[in-house]
Amino acid sequence: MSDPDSTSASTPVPAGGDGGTSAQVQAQAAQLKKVKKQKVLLMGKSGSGKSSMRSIIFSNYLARDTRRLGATIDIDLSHVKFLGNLTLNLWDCGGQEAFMENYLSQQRAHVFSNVGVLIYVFDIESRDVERDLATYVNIISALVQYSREAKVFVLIHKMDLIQPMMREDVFESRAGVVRRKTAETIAMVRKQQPELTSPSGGSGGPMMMMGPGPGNYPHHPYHQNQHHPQQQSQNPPSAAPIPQLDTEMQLFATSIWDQSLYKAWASIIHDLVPNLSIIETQLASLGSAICADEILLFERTSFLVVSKWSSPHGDTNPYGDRFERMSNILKSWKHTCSKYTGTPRNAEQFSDFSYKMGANFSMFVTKFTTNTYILVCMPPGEARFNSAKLNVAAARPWFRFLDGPVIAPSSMASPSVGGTNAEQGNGNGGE
Ligand SMILES: Nc1nc2c(ncn2[C@@H]2O[C@H](COP(=O)(O)OP(=O)(O)OP(=O)(O)O)[C@@H](O)[C@H]2O)c(=O)[nH]1
Ligand SMILES: [Mg+2]
Repeated sequence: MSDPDSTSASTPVPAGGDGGTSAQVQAQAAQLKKVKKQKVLLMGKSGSGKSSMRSIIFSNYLARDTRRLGATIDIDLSHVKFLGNLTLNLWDCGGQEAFMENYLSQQRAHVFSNVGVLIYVFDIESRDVERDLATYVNIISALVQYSREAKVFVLIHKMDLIQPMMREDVFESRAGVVRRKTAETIAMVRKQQPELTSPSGGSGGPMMMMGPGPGNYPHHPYHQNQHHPQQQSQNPPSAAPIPQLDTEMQLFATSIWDQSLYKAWASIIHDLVPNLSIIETQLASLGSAICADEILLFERTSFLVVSKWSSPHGDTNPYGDRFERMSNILKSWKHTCSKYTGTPRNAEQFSDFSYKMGANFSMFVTKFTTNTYILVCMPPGEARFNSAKLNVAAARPWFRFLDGPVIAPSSMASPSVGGTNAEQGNGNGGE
């Protein structure tokens, strides 16, 4: 570990300031300006826990509050602003059978077009696994028909209801079944590809007839397209190559009662966050400059980890789940603060929090930009700690793009980093 005092002299490289060509800088600035909108479908059978997880992650609900949630009627659409330049259009699709039938028939093109991400939730306690899988297969075939580029995440949920010793086995076995069903669905779609990609716009695509129940919906999409030719022509099936979904999809074991939910959702948003490589490069520069062991960047409301960086020493930390644990701990702590101070749960409650663990480590969590908090973990040492705090404050302007899409290239110019000229703002660097 280098001398802590040296941090005040080091100048991490901000985006665009690494001597790249002006074309590169311009391209980067243009990229920073883009606002990304993503349609996220949240599907699964009724009672599987979709609205619960959405409310906990994005609306500051406690796990126990979700018991009061009623069944979602049709589709609950919400726009979640995630950082300055990402909007998640969350489609929380009520999972009662009548609604599911409707999504797969009358609303098929409307629901499954332009999807960025499908999150499919299975209730591990469900008694009718075959029926759940049949519905899942129908959803996947509709997705592949209209949005082949969509990413798929499958959450095997309510794992708290399984005995801890059996969780891994139960999850692996269910995940295996889901992958197999997905592979079968994709194989079936491939067989039918000629119809799907025909110039006439296809015949509405395949409708898997696997297992009992929802597989046999009365509104076959073939018929739907005959009845609604206009809708079909407005929303042509995707012509992109059929993805290898069974291997590309990610599966997670989740529960609203522990940090597993944060792990899954952090992975889901990770790929959606714009400018991720810029964020990662700059976090790495900052981490090396202040001699940190680890840096985590959290989104302000959800406390999901947007990006992280570890030094070689930080990488040796044996606790692989520490990131989602920190999300869970900080959010619970925020809720506790709200309870004992009488502040609303959605209000900002803390701007800075430091913890010095004797000769082991020091850490601080501080409001970083308007939309983010930063956690810095470092070796002990008062000078190193104080210097790091000042340098993190000084680095805020580099991360302004996290707060809004519009940024003048000049504002990316290298700010001088050092204890003496640290920005004395209120943490809202992007305002
Ligand atoms: N044990 C346990 N219960 C959960 C979990 N997640 C959600 N629940 C409970 O499951 C019930 C139904 O949850 P909802 O989120 O309303 O289910 P939904 O998928 O939105 O249902 P629909 O809106 O009808 O499609 C609630 O009482 C939740 O408290 C979990 O991880 N474990
Ligand atoms: Mg619901």
